[in-house]
Amino acid sequence: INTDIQRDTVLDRQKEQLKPPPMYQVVLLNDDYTPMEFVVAVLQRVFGKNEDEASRIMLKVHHEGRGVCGVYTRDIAATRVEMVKQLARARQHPLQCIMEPAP
Ligand code: NFA
Repeated sequence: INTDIQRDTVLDRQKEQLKPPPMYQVVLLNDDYTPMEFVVAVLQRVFGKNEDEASRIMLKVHHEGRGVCGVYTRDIAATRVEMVKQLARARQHPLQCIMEPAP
């Protein structure tokens, strides 16, 4: 049996797939201890930034408290957040990274 509710669900899903996915920004947070060079290296390795762009983002985080590293779909954003946290943990730096819905 094909109920009206099932039919509506299928139509809602088809409509959902026509629009772009929700996007998330990955944000780096400042702290007093993580070395600047480590942050620059993370921005290059995890987010594919060149040295100049990585330095620009690092300094923005250092001066303003936070900075956007990139905007991605949910799974890619979540994976990059975990990569940053794992690299920081491995070197025992307090560097924190979060994701939030892109405005
Ligand atoms: N504030 C840190 C320092 O002075 C550098 C830093 C930049 C840390 C960006 C975290 C993020 N060593």
